[in-house]
Amino acid sequence: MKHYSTLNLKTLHLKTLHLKTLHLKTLHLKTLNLNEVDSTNNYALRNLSSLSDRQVIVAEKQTRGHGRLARKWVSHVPENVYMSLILKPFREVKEHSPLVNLTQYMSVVICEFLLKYDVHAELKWPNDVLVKGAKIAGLLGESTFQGILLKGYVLGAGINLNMTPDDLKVIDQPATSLNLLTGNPVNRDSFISGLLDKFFSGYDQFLEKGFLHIKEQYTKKSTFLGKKITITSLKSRTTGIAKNFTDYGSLILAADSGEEKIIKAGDITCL
Ligand code: BT5
Repeated sequence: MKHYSTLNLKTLHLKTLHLKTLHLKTLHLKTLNLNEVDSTNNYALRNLSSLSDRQVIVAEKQTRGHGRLARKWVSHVPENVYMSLILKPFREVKEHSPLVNLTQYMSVVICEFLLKYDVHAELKWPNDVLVKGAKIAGLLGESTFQGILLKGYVLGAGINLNMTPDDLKVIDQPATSLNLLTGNPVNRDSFISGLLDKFFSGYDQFLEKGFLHIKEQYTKKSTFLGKKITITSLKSRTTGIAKNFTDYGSLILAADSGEEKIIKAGDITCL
């Protein structure tokens, strides 16, 4: 049975966008395919009310693709993944909600999916996907609330599938791309279909169990554990040995000061 056949249909092209359905192994997802957009996350946040749960926004290019803290995501090269997934799993957000770990869940899914291409990826907390120290994917989760109720969560993923070494030169940290690792061009639509299929095959269980559902795989893939690191956040900079993760996905650091610190957000540099 061919699962991805409809992805090759080019018959629905309008001037700026077309709608198509990704035929996945286990489910059907509504996808909005944009030729060019400022950012798929921005688009999703602007249109959150009219977008449905599990809808997918994919763009050929982004003019203002971004990461955390308004950092730039290089997204002018087509045939890479610039995608946002709209998720509306519940309205009420309780303490220790799995929402805060969704990007970590996706980072594990990406690592496991890359094995299909014989690529062994590792994780850099909280959710960078690296291959041999070079970044191949980044994730950005953004949510909107109506009072205390969740309006929707947007899970943005940027994954380099078909970059040239020259394309990567403009990125201010070591970066890589799947085609350069496998030696072959990568079919983006099949990649997205397979990835989302894997994502949704464990999504309900993840929502039930939260970070604990992925803690073992996440820990195995976190190659910086046991090493000396610096964590930089908006307000502070702490150095120490990366020990482990809490059951809610925070990082446990044995700080140089002798204290054990639990860090919820920040950027890691290995020393
Ligand atoms: C991230 O931020 O890694 C999250 C990136 C999310 C991008 C997706 S694309 C679809 C959706 N729409 C958006 O506008 N965003 C999401 P952060 O951890 O802050 O890392 C940003 C850093 O990654 C940059 O400062 C660069 O060092 C590096 N970088 C930028 N572009 C890259 C690329 N194409 N490949 C690898 N690294 C890149």
